[in-house]
Amino acid sequence: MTEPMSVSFPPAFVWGAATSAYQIEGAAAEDGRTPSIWDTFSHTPGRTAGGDHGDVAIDHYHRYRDDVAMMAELGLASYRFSVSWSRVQPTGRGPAVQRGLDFYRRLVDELLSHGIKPALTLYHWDLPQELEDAGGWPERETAYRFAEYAALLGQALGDRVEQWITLNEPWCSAFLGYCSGVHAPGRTDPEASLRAAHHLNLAHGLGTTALRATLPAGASVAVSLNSQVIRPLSQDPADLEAAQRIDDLANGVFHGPILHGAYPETLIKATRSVTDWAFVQQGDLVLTHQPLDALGLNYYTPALVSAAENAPSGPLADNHGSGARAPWPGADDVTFHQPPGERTSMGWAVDPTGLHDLVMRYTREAPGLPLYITENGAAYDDEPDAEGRVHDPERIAYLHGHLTALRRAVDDGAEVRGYYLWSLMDNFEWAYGYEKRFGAVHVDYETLARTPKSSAHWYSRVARTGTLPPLP
Ligand code: PNW
Repeated sequence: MTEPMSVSFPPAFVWGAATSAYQIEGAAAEDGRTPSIWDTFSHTPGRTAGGDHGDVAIDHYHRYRDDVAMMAELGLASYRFSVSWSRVQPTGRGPAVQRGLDFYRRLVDELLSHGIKPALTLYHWDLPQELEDAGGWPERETAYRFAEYAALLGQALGDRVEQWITLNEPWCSAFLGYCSGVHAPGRTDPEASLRAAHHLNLAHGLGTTALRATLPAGASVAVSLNSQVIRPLSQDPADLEAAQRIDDLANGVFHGPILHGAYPETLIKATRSVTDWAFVQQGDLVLTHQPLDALGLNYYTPALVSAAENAPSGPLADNHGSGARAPWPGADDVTFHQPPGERTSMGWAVDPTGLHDLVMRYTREAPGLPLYITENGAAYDDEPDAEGRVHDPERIAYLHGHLTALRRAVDDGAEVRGYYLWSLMDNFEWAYGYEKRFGAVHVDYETLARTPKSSAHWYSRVARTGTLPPLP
């Protein structure tokens, strides 16, 4: 076999790392911030592992200077973070709170002074609780509130942030939040989850328009989808149909309105028992279909599905779920299977070919649109050794495999411009609390001390050279 000695990326390729506000900031009640749906959810008994919450998280709100210095030491070219909506607009409406905006201005200036490009995500799941109390994403009004919030941020930071992302993974917001209920706000209402999906699409479109009105020429507006790689268990027509149904609910429901200005007909048909889609108003699909400067793709693992009648008994996947509280409205008769092979500590199968396939799919879906991998990474149970060093060879192997697959997609004609490792540091992993460690940098949850793992040192060489060092 001819294995290439080294894998190199184009010189302009952007190497970054990503985080999100609720997962790292802490300072939950400081400087005027009010609860988001994740504050409420994580303080509700039984919702998160160990009752963990983000009150302090990893205290990034107070340690951002040191964190940025660490990014600079690692040689990162870009940092993707998100803004806590309720820090900036505590009620989800009205004028911005200056102290809230100031934090992000200080963070951005710190990044810029180290030559690190900020990539700002407006919404990474932390809806102001007041907006949820008014109905949340199933209410159309929430989309208009998001557009107003987007404009406030654009006015405040448009002079210094070039890369904007409207929503992170609207699939999680809609279907984990309102259908399976494993994410905030924890509702289990399939009809509401489809309304939520539509209003997230509308929020993206209205937000993009509002943002553009405030941004100077040259700014880039994108959305990050956790576009899922859905594989049928067999070529049996029933399994292919099951895979199509899940693909529509995972991908088409967002990229349809956003990239093509239409919901897939197969989606409308397959969800007829759940909704008549009457909440899609005349003109909405023009509003959702705004020109984009780039598309963000988040990838972790593929899904393997079959028709229920074709499901042999065997281990089922637990990440995407099957059964009564599955996050798939109208697809109760689809079964999810554990893909073969190695798994991370999330139980997610390690499959770099999925990243290649995903990037090629969106190269066909949106020809010419620049693509960024806005998240990719893995959780492992990393602990420091006696000398305080953290060795995570599994994570290095995961990154090496996925970056090799990504390079192959570039060879195959994909316009991939950058890659953001999830995550820079260990952090609050939503319903899993602090149990799952996705960081390239270890965080000691007693002292909050940061220690770059061996993967951080490895990735630092990638970021500095644009070439993958051999596996250790
Ligand atoms: C993403 N799923 O979450 C998020 O964008 C991050 O905030 C998160 O920490 C990271 O991936 C790791 O989980 C996901 O069930 C959560 O398919 C769940 C799913 C996918 C992505």
